[in-house]
Amino acid sequence: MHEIVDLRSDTVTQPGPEMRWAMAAAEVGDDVFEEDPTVNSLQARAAELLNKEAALFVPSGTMSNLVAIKTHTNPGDEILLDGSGHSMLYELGGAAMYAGVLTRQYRCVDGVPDPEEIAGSLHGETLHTPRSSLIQIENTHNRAGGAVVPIEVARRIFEIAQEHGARVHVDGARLFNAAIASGTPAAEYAACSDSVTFCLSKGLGCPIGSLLCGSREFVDRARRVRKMLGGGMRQAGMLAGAGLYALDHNVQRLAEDHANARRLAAGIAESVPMDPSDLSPPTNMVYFNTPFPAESLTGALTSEHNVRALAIEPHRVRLVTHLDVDAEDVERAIEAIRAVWTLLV
Ligand code: TLP
Repeated sequence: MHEIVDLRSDTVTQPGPEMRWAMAAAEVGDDVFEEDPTVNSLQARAAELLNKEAALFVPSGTMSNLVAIKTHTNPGDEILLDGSGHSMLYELGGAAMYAGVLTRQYRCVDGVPDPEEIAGSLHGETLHTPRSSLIQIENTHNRAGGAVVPIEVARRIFEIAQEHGARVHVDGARLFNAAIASGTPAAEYAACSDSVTFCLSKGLGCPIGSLLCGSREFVDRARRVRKMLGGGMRQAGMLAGAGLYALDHNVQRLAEDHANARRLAAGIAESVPMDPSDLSPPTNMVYFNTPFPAESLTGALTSEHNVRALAIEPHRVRLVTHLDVDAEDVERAIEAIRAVWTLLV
């Protein structure tokens, strides 16, 4: 049980004593010279896990997506992004600003893209159209409640991209949540992409960092883009040490977060009328709607109960389970939501 139950995001985890020890003990060197042995080990480990030739340690998921987009495209190209995806909504238009690309949106239903819609949207390079050089998909899908993209859909999108000479980048900030929930190994998802990024700083519980994985040639070019964006790090082995610890200890346990999210949704549904689509969270995210401003609920949860939740829209709340939320915390959050809801309705 924790004093504050912080369900705003899985980014809020604190590194525990063992992870901190791994960080303190990490051997380091200058990573811009590619001489940090711990960063090199982490990159090799990530590449091996996803069965890609190489990987690059990047400070954040946002930078990793931007590096991927800029590496795969030329200014003036078009990229296909999911209209409710993180890169579309929450990355401040970085792709337009720094990669100079035009963004075309596709729709997702419950977080799952329709490959045929994507096929119909792709442009070849003609006198009149921009070249569609990249398709990005998000797995798990944040705004769709942590939905998992089925492997058949990922495969079909990759086939379509190859037929059209386009590349596929996967924003797999929570790829291991998708793998654990679906039983599909992360490497199988990675096989349906030219590049894939996953975050250490979310469900895996690290303070910082993402890995961008792809072919050796892609990663060599991506390293230059990372440097251009100011993401070349020096003695980053202390951060990579946390990443290696997390890959050893925090992947399989994601199943506990998923079980906690299911219990949380079921408990909330006893006092809150939840949309059927919000009742069975596939991974670690629980969303529900409020008839009153969501901020009045999240404000009272914090001030009265030490339970933190995110008002993600004016009438929608998000709760995310993670390493620092245990089964007792979940029960406390359910009780707190019941108490506040009863006062507000
Ligand atoms: N998501 C954060 C917020 O920005 C919304 C969160 O709390 O969920 N891809 C996906 C799918 C993400 O959910 C996020 C972060 C990112 C990329 C960006 O990662 P960071 O925060 O490391 O830049």
